[in-house]
Amino acid sequence: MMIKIQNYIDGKLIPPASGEHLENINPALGKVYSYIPDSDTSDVQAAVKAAQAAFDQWSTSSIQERAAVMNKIADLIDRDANKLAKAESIDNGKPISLASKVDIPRASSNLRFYASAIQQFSSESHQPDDRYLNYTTRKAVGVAGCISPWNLPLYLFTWKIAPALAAGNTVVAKPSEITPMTAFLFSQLCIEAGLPSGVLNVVHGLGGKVGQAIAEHPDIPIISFTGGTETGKQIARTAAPMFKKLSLELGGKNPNIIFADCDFKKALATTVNSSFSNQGQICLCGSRIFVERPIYQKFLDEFVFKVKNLNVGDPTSNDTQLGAVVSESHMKKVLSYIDLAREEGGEVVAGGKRVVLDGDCKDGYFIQPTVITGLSPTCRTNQEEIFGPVVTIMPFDKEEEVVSYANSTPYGLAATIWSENLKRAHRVAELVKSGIIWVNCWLIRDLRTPFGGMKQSGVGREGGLEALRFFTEAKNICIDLK
Ligand code: TXE
Repeated sequence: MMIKIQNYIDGKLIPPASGEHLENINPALGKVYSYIPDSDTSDVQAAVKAAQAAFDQWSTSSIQERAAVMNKIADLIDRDANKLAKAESIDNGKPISLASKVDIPRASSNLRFYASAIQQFSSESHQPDDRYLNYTTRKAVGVAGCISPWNLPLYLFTWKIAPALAAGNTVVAKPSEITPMTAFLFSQLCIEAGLPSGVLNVVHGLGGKVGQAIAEHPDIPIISFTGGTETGKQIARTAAPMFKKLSLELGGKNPNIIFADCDFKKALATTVNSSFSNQGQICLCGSRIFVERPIYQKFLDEFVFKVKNLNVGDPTSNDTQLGAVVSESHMKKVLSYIDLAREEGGEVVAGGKRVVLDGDCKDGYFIQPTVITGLSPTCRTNQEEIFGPVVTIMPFDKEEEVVSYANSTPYGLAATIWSENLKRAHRVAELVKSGIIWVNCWLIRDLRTPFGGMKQSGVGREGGLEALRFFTEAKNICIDLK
């Protein structure tokens, strides 16, 4: 019996107004395994109405009340962690070990973090002299539109809705139509936790239809989006003339800079991870590796050896290190970039092909972890986001040379720098134009830190109090005390 996912509107799980559904495919099997609502503007309108009706009550509720129900939902995520991890692995193709270790625990941390952060959130008061008193209030904006992608489905879905709800907004959310399952299961947990009707509404469906309807809806004054840069442009084109508040977390083409004086063993092991974790489908992955020439050949040989031994397999098996990429069209996109790399003069020194597994996964969308050398830093393969298990690697001789390579793309999201000379690490970190930089580590995440990119990697910052300021409207009131 195929699951038919339902929308979550006004506290109820309901089918789309059209009664139409879209196929949802398990990327490891290459087969339809459930259906999602093919919602349209009428479903978005119903969701906005419910969110508006719930707004007064929710936005004037105490922060303790909001925190309590958010923590209750987090408790239920923890209770159902195994079920959610399995669902995420099936829906996205990622290894069950990754979903269990990263995706689902982070979803509950997101809710707990903002349940706590809202209780620490404060605003300012300014007194220029003993006559005038200024004070600033930061109140909920209204109905927030939250649109999330397929690479870390529940992790990024909750990363958006948690601060929105904590700040007192009500939400109309749209998860990716490619990975809708855990947002649906999350809706069930919200009902069980007693989240008041209309506070969160989840409308499933196509980006161009449902996402666009959210972006253009006149009663949604604020949009938080994570996804591709092209889609981010489309949302900005729609929402900017309506003076909507926008947070855009977009693509990346992150440099991984490895100096000869690095901790070689640690840099090598972490680089395997930062290259191929989640099949390279994390906007923070280091897809361009630059190695200082004295250790280039040694690093390349040992890196390729490790990559060739990564286990690409059935995502539901515990010893799988790389699962399936998220869809057939994404697999074709990634493979087309490997072809492009060859045309641009690159040499594929590891991987480069689709993996055809035997057994149930024979039709799944699997790609070998791929390493490409011999390309110029300015070729398309090194300029465009591939978002799959593909990295390029090249030597460099001078610090200024590698900094110019690092900064040579339209993106500026994340970067990693490996050097035991911390003066150099600080200096290079200052020069690299990325919003997030790790030195001698990768993907260490403190949720209080500002998260986001420069250039075409996005607009605004998520995380910590940045997100609470985004999801609130500041008002300054000045009183004459005499
Ligand atoms: O993202 P999309 P996709 C990059 C990565 C990937 C590319 C496209 O390079 O290959 O983006 O991925 C909704 N109005 N990243 O196609 O299309 C859509 O339904 C409003 C990096 O998945 O951007 C989904 O819910 N919404 C990124 C969400 O936008 C629209 C993570 C993301 O879909 C819309 C994922 C529209 N017109 C992909 N069109 C990161 N930074 O982590 C689509 N959507």
